[in-house]
Amino acid sequence: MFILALCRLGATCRLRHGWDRCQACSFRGFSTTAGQGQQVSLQEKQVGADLEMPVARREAETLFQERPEPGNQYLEDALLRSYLEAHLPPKVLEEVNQELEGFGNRLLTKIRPLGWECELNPPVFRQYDAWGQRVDHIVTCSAWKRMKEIAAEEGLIAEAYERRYSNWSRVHQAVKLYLFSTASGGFNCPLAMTDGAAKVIESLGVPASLKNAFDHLTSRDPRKFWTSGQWMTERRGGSDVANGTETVARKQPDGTYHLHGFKWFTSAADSDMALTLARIEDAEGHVKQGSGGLSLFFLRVQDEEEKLNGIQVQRLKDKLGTRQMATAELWLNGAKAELISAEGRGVASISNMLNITRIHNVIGAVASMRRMISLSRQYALKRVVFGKLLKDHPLHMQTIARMEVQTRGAFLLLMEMARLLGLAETNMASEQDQLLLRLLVPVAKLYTGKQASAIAIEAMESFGGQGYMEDTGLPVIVRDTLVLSIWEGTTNVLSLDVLRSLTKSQGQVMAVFFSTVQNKLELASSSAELQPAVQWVQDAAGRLARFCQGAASEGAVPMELAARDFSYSLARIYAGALLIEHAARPGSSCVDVCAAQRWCRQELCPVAAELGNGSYSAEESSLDSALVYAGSPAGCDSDR
Ligand code: UCC
Repeated sequence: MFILALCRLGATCRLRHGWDRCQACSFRGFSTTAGQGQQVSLQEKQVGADLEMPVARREAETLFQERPEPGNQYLEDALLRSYLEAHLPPKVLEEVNQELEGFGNRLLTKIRPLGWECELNPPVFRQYDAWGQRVDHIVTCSAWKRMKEIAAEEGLIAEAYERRYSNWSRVHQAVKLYLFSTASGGFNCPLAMTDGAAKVIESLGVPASLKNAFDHLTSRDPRKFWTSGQWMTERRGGSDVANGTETVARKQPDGTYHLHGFKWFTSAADSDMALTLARIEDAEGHVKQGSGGLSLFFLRVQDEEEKLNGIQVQRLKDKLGTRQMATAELWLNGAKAELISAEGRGVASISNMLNITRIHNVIGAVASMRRMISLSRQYALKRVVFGKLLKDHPLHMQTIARMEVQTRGAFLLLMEMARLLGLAETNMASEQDQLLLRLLVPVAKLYTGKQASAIAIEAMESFGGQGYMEDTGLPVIVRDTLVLSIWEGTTNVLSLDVLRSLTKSQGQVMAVFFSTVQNKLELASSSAELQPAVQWVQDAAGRLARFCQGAASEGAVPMELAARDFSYSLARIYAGALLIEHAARPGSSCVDVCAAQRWCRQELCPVAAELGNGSYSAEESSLDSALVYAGSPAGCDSDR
């Protein structure tokens, strides 16, 4: 009886005391939540009365730790605000500043509580109705539906396509998405793909047949707004799309296609439409294999009668995180679709989408780091250990400061991509800008994904055991962050994409990279305190240039082996230059200077260091396998 009572009390407390959840309770004012509160106090009284606990014991049973409560995210983000002040034209800054402050308040009071509801009410799959009819209904909660409306109202996609701030529209949109991300209850995922789909359609010149879809995707009207899926992954895997795609497209007399296949990992499966790849069958029923056999298709998920469009849902995925968002396995049994790329140009066409969703991935990564640090630094103001507040323990502050330096580098990489994308979309980008953007997207995606996982875990640890408690909300952020280095291309796949961008530009992109870094460093030429940092970046860039010259004569294998370290070097050097540029601007703070110095003190060119260690030789590569398979039957040959 006693255990049962405590269990019940514990379960209800979980609902009641979650930090984010608590905010949700106070702002939602739902009667059920109030009811739960009353139930708790009744149970507390009951347990106390039953056992006649001594006062000291009763006090120890109550929660006594103040929770961390960050305020308006925009107002509390010093780097974000200083970036906007440094870059936006004054008139744009004035408007954006006002809007973002209001958005910060809406996030705090309305949106974050809804995000928490999405976490508490994940989607449910109903395959059959009560009368045995197959319905394949993915049921989402009201908060999820509300997120969709809010996304439209706030113009989270529209902003980028209306271009009311010309080339700064993408920066504005990226900032809003960055603020929205961790409050969104996973709705940042459908938004990423929606943005990607709009980008594909726009890059096709918004053909008449897709005008309606484009208008829906970029609408600010909640009743009209659509989200899109990006169905790329099939059961053979999500990386090797060229060889893994089995879905076929059969042409119909009316010029449309029917798709047949099995999409193994479709995120935001409740979306209104999707872009997907398939192989077009010829008259004999043959298809072309490989990348050149893939074409890009547009389809609606439901028809006009809200019936699934030749689609069956097999099941929802049981994921580690992003559980607020429905990811499904889908059978396409004749789904009606429209061919929207040239035949065999599917991968090249969908890469417009991939590059946008990868930028969103960076947004998610930086947002997650920022949120964890905000919570951690707030907690340090409230938590007393060993006789003083955590903030007064230098080792604790050092730990958070290190996270802050990493987050700053990542944030500036994000803003740089958004800036370049904005230029490209308003025909203001030079050829060099475009090459740089192509390079930076995979670099930033792979690097910030890894940073975010490490920082989420480090920040969780800064709460001690409390950080490991589900009802604090911290494990949710950790779980949702861990996917960022996996979906949209893993770290290694993205490292190979970096090499692809080098090959495609015949090495030109590296010349642009080095000259851009140098230009940024020159802005700091009059700052004595930044000189050591400038020197470190210059040294690292020099070592990277020598590595590139050497690699050109080595052939493909060593370069593939070096791809990850190479990408990390690009990320660290470029972010170092951005931090220096930011610290060199008039009116910069000592914190900006310190962040630049500290970032540049790390190994900025790991690829040169590893080359020096001989890590990319054939001998080392075979030792890699020996190490991996030592003790395994597969390792016999290499063990000898
Ligand atoms: O769908 C997924 C989950 C959705 C959830 C997303 C939510 C995000 C939320 C974030 C918010 C927090 S996951 C799907 C994951 N799968 C991938 O990302 C694919 C990973 N694999 C790759 O990226 C590969 O590198 C492939 C598929 C692109 C390689 O395919 P191919 O066919 O072997 O590639 P090719 O032959 O090298 O390239 C074909 C063409 C070339 O153009 P041409 O023919 O003109 O030379 C390439 O230059 O495509 C071009 N291309 C690109 N262009 C390939 N990649 C790119 C690129 N990134 N940018 C520009």
